[in-house]
Amino acid sequence: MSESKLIMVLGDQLSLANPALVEADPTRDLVVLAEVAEEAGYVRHNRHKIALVFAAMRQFREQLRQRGFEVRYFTLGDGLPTLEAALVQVLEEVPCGEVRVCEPGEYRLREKMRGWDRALGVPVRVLEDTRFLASHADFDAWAGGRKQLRMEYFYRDMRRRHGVLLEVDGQPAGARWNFDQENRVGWRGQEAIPARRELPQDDCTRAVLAEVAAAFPDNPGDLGQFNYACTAEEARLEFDWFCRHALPHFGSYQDALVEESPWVFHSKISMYLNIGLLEPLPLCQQVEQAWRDGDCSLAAAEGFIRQILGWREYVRGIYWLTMPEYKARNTFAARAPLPEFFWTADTDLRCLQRALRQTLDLGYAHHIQRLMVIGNFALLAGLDVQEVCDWYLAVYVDAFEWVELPNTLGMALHADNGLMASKPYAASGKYIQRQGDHCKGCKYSPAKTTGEGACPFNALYWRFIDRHLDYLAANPRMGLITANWRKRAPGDRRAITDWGDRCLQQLLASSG
Ligand code: FAD
Ligand code: DLZ
Repeated sequence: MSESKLIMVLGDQLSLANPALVEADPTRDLVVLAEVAEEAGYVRHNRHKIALVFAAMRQFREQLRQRGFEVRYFTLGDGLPTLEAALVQVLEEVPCGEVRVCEPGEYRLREKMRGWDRALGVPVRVLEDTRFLASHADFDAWAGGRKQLRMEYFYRDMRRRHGVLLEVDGQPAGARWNFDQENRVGWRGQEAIPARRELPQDDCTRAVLAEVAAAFPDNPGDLGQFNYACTAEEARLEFDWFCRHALPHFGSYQDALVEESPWVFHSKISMYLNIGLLEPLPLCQQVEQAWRDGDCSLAAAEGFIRQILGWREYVRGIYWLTMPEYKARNTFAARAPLPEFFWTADTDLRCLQRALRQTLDLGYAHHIQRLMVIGNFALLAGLDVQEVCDWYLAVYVDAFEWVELPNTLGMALHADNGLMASKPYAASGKYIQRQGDHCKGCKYSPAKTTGEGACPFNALYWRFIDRHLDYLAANPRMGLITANWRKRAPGDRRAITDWGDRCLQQLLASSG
């Protein structure tokens, strides 16, 4: 008879499809899950994230026990510093011939695992995470030899490979791969936004919420508003709700900025996908079926599927292809310290205040808030890349470095010299006004660039163009803008950039 194995399941691997569990034998192998100080504290995680991860870990423990597994579970109160310490403790009690674990989603932990063999005195097998649709080899093969790694071409390959939204002849449904043009409607209150479900809280969730509130008094997150699903079953119900009530409008309002709702028509499922409660392909298939059944437009279905089959898999590929060097990139040498208002939401720019407030309170902001409001501000203000990335890793309930870093460093800050995005996502206040209704309630006007009451995003935008003019002028997609800026009278340019400097000083000082 072969020796028993010790299987470690991390807090973001809570799925029976976890490769370390797939081949496990409940009659022989032992599973360990551990809430530990290091994982809970390597950034100032939003309390929603810690609570979700712990509650889902405890629910998963029960699921494993029902399947006949013996599970050793450590709570944070047991006082273990690291995952390694948890393994050491279990191995002292129960000798096992091998430790098995699915590879982690963060380079930091992957590096630590390299030392586990020696530290534990047993072989440690780190298995590839099969819960993604593109393996490391798939992505490397796609990326190999390409000059540019554009998401769009990766996405088309993924559609073909997984048979999603295709006609019988292999052509894209609706004769187009991408309906992005239809996904950009600005918000003017056109539709009623459905209220989200109130999720049930059982004893397990209530206990975790109390423990997290006590153990992390200084972390962001209003736990009184905790409303995340902690089991796979509940997460699936959340997704069904999305398909019925929000998907039909998801496509049109994907880029909308909306005062009345943090969620708008977004799916609110990234946190479940990222910790293993949902799996990507069935979601894409369910959405495709909704379109085929006539329950949503092709633009809505394609817009959603592109995010999961395209962006999500693509950013993960970029992360593992480029780490650890990627994390040190800083194209614009951006080094201004992160303003305090990132932790308090105390700013009078309405769009920024709304996005930061819900981020801190709920651990959630939708893509355009992350990219075009908060990220855009960080880019234009030249905030330190590493500090901004650490902030994003801390504040969102769905934040794990494999997905957070490329989105922040690459997409939002363009600090990877355009590896991911063909131009910086820099925008003035006029973009924010076009996409939503925040400006109505703001003391600043997007119609003005300088002078009292001018929207700071305007002058900051031109200040950014001016500071990086040569770099940006070399980008064909920025040519028109940089040429127009160059044509303006030097005095005008100076007045705008000076106003931008002044706005920035005031914004940074007012938050100190
Ligand atoms: P929806 O808008 O409903 O989209 C559906 C799903 O598509 C999401 O649940 C998500 O799984 C996937 N998706 C959409 N866009 C992306 C993307 N750019 N990259 C990867 N997956 C995507 N997403 C995270 O999961 N974790 C992060 O830490 C994270 N950090 C981000 C930081 C920045 C600066 C930016 C611009 C984006 C970030 N994103 C991150 C991507 C995206 O904003 C979130 O996935 C999305 O807002 C989650 O909300 P939702 O589930 O309602 O998404
Ligand atoms: C995010 C998180 C937190 C807050 N706590 C734990 C924990 O105590 N134990 C654990 O196994 N995992 C936790 N996680 C998830 C890990 O941080 C995640 O597995 C790594 O960051 C790799 O993605």
